[in-house]
Amino acid sequence: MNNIKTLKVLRSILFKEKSLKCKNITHRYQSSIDAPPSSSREIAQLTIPKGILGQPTCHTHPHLIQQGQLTCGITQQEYKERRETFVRKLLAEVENVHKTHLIVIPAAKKQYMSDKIPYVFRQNSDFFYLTGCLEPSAILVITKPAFNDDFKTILFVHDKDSHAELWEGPRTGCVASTTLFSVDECLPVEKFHDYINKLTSISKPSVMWYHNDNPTNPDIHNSVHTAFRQGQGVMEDPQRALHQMRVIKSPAEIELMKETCYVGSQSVNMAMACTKPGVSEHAVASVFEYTCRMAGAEHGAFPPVVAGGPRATHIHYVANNQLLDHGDMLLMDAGSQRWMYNSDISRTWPVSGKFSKHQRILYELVLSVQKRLIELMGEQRPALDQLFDQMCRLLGTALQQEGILPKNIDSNELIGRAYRLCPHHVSHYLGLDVHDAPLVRRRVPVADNMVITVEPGIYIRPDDQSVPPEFRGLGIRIEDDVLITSSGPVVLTNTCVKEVDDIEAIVGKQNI
Ligand SMILES: [Mn+2]
Repeated sequence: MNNIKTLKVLRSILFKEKSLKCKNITHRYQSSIDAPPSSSREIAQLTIPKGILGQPTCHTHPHLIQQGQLTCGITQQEYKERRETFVRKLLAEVENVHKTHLIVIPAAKKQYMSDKIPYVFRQNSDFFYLTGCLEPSAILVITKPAFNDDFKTILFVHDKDSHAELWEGPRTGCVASTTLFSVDECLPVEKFHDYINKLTSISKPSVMWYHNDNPTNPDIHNSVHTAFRQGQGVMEDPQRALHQMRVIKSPAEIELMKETCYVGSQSVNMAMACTKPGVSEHAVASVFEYTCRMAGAEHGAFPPVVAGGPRATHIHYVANNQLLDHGDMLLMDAGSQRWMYNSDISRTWPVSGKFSKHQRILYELVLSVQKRLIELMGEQRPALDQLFDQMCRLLGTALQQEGILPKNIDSNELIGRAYRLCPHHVSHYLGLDVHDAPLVRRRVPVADNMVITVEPGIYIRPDDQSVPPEFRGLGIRIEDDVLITSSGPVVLTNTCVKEVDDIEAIVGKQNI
């Protein structure tokens, strides 16, 4: 991108945010491959109830959600189809499908800083992916009887309660939730314990699908275990199947990923533009967060890393409480969350606006490795673990060529040395979670419509005697978000500047 265009983007970001809020992203199932199963075609005409509900709808928040969508960009139909695909996948996983199945997926529980002071609520990604429901402590239950392929979907939600709503705001309630989330039945959360106990004592489900580690909601965890002890079945983890689905993005999800990546990219550009010697890391982090929110993001995807000078050699430095020095570089690793979908971007730039000779050598080295890794995703499409091996090889060779690593070490030792200088993985899946679909191993083949990060780095400790002194204390990471397509990798964060000239043209050009 040329410099003038980049600066124009910077200037426009704060004023044109409306255009980002909700583009026309209605996706219909057009090809025969994507056609929904016949059972769902019959109820294709789903509706969104009118009135003020517990979460934004197309009626109450038309600036955020379009007609026919349950959440921004995603239709009720898509959520329903996800549940159908999910159930079919689970049934295909176990040997005997002629069994009674019970699936329990809890929503996240509200978390408190102290007493009655809540943290900003963040819905559990698995629960959100299957329901579109933003309510805390809700529960998705799916039951499938033996010798019958039909299944029943029950959503437990907080029912209408005028006293609670006086304090916490409107609730959707059981009646409207049945229509809004297009499920078979909605029941109050208070009834979950009795419901599941009764169900297990009568039907004795042979397979209970429940994610047993790190319980999302401890209250529900206890009820599930009490009920499970009554049955005579086995407990299976539904997460693997769910994450296999989540790692492949639908057309509507890809649009949401494009938008969050655009918001994140522009916000990093703005942080770059507001960087000057004497400004605090905290202020640069605030510029990022402010720009994200002004552009329609809920908040950042994670606490940002804003690390000046040698603090960049701590990979997860988030204290962000130092002032930026004239001759230092700044490493930022930050992302936006917009409608639950995350971007994850890292850039490194000179605080003064001009790279020093050795900073520039190391920066261009990491940049060339990063670009080559993205090319490799198009040419050979390695699994993420293989991409990591490639990064170590490329980094090692480049560092040796620059004389930063000694010439007299063999290739194995070289890879080992590169690994010590970049001890984190080069890539992870990205989506509803920053480290998305964690149960999908990084050694599985990369497929179309996955979104991954490509993020090589180099972290040279100030006391590292094994490299020339002029490189000590430098930390660099360059991270883009990449959509995998049949026609090659698409860099979704391509509006975030990373060429030396573009960076030097932007840094310090905006007053805070
Ligand atoms: Mn990352």
